[in-house]
Amino acid sequence: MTKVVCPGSFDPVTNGHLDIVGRASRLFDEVVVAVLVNRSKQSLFSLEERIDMLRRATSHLPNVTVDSFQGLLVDFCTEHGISAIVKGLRAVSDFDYELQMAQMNGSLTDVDTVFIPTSPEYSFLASSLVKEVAKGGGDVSGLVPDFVLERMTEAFEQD
Ligand code: COD
Repeated sequence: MTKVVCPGSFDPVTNGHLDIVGRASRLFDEVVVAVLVNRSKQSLFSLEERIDMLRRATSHLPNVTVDSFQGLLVDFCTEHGISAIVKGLRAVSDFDYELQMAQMNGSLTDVDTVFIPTSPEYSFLASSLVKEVAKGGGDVSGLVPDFVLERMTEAFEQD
């Protein structure tokens, strides 16, 4: 049984994230999507909202579960019997930092990192950009699930 983790902030989940999670679910027996609890970072959605959106967006994938973690990702992996971290790679700029993190995580434990290349249609996609465009009234349908789009619209209306 190979159990892997797809970690991130997911503020909010995008179709780029979901593409990686879906492909990981076909490659590995069990996939845990783990949301980082980062109290120092201002987020649009609460941890509970981000988890709820991820659960809804992955409900059709029986081997995917959603959890959260604080502190080091490798500690979460050890506690949950996870043998690999799955990351999506968008561009060379992602690779520099991702390689550094993969090597640091590898030096701390024997947890390995597996990179999955982004699908071309999502290569420009990041939660931060989606929020910026949606806040400015731009059309981000097709880049996030429809219910995420609705929740973003509500969140910006309350802003
Ligand atoms: N296409 C493909 N993949 C994508 C796309 C896309 N369009 N968008 C995002 N992804 C993938 C990337 O792999 C990315 O890493 C992941 O989804 C999550 O993205 P975000 O933006 O939601 O989350 P980040 O980048 O803020 O998450 C960073 C982590 C939480 C993974 C990282 O900070 C971490 O592991 N923190 C825990 C503390 C720790 O252990 N630190 C030591 C590290 S060595």
